[in-house]
Amino acid sequence: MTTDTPDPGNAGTRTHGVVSALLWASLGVVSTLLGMAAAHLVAALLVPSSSPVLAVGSQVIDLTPTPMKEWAIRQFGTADKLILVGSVILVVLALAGVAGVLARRRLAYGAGLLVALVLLAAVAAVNQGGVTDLLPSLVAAVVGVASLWWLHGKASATRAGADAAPASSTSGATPSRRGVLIAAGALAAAAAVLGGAGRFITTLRTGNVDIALPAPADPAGAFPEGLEGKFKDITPLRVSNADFYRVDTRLDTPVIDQDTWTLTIDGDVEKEIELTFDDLLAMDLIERDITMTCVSNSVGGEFVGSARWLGVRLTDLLDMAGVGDKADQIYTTDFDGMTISTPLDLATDGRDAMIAIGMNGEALPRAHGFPARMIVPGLYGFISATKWITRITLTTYADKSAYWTDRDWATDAPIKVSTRIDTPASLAQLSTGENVIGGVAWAQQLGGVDQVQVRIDGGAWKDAEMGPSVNNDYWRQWFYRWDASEGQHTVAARAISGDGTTQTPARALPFPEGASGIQELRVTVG
Ligand SMILES: Nc1nc2c(c(=O)[nH]1)N[C@H]1C(S)=C(S)[C@@H](COP(=O)(O)O)O[C@H]1N2
Ligand SMILES: [Mo]
Repeated sequence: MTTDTPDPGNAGTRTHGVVSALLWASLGVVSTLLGMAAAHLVAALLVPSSSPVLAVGSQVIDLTPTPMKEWAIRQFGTADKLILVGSVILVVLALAGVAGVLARRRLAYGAGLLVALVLLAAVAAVNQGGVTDLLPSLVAAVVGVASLWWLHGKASATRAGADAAPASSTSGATPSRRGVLIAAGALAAAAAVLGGAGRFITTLRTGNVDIALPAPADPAGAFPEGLEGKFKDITPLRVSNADFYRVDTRLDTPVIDQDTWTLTIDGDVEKEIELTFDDLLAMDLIERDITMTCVSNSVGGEFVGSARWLGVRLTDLLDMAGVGDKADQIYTTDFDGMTISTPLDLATDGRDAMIAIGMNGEALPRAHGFPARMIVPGLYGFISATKWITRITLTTYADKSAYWTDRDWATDAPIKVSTRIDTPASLAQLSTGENVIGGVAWAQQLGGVDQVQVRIDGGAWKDAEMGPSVNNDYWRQWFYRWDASEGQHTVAARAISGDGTTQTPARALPFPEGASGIQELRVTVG
């Protein structure tokens, strides 16, 4: 039994207390929502990543230990970022509720908590970007506190009215409480409108850039017809830009102006050079069909894709600058300071490494690195595929370490031979008789995929039928006609590369140099 409650026996008063605490909490939440929405809109117009929620989210990504990040990617796949942003918003709104309840005591307490929250976001924004990224946080603070002040005024008037009235007539305060709710509702609606506008503007700004790309001096040649026409569940031989997997540390899609963008080559070079986008367009371009793979892809996972890339041969650029004799690392930096390291010897061993400006006949989509990115066949993306690249520094591993190196990932990580079963799906319900098992397999820089084999119920490995071979850096589709009998079955697949490497059954998690093992799934027939 509490003794400090003025009227402990009166359940009605207690309920009333809870209701009004909830009401006050909602005032904090609404004020915060409006502040966040206004800030999001301002950020959308300036620098999208400076939106307070995204800035805090990015800071969380940077600070999260690698094992936890890997766990999140394994659990949530491509939804990991949505879940991160959702969690940040939930935590913020919970604290906003507390701020609302505090404001009931004294406006300054609630406002103080809101300002503290915004300060965190401001620190994250400056840390992630720069001082110029402070503006959205400032807007969030002003709008959030002003809203809380306004709602506080209305609600306090209600409370004063209720307190003045005799206890029996609390219902008499309802009309003005409704007034508070209407005010809060209006602010919530305003938040939805501002947030929606921010979203709309972001969508407009992050749309693809329509640039006429020059014809390649060294074209990729004819592209064969894939198996997807025959078996619709097998991944298309070429993945469209819209369907291509996306993996990076960002929560926004960078908006970079190709007219002011430059690419600098410096470090251990004879002469430092700086190129514009037009300079790249004027150079000899190569066009290549290349399969990209993410080191975080688990066996059978979705972080792998194949496209036709257009770009300047990396060695052409390095030759312009003249690489010195000390460098062993290509240390690339994106527009925002993110760094990726690539072994110099591998990138310059004759493979088709390039600074790409085109993907599947269009300029790079903004999500995939516009205006330019690196592509190196045979190396996982995290040590080769720098998007939004602005600097190529020739240096040594002893002198400089990149983002993932600092997080204990391998620095030398060739892509492992692997295959993915696209169909049937895991736990699928199939009919007896012929079922097509099919998928894609890759063995970049290992002679391409020679053969895929399928194993049913742990029996003997049987050769699948192979789709067309595009080149050794490109994946290959395959299918196997299976005469399925009633019951539970397991289906497994493995790839064998052109140089004779058989996909290993030894299981490894993605960290620190890529997953391995055999994908095996369970299906029910009948
Ligand atoms: N600037 C930048 N480039 C980046 C990354 C990043 O986080 N930032 N992620 C890398 C990783 S891990 C991969 S697998 C590829 C993915 O490229 P995609 O999103 O175009 O598929 O981009 C690479 N390039
Ligand atoms: Mo990756």
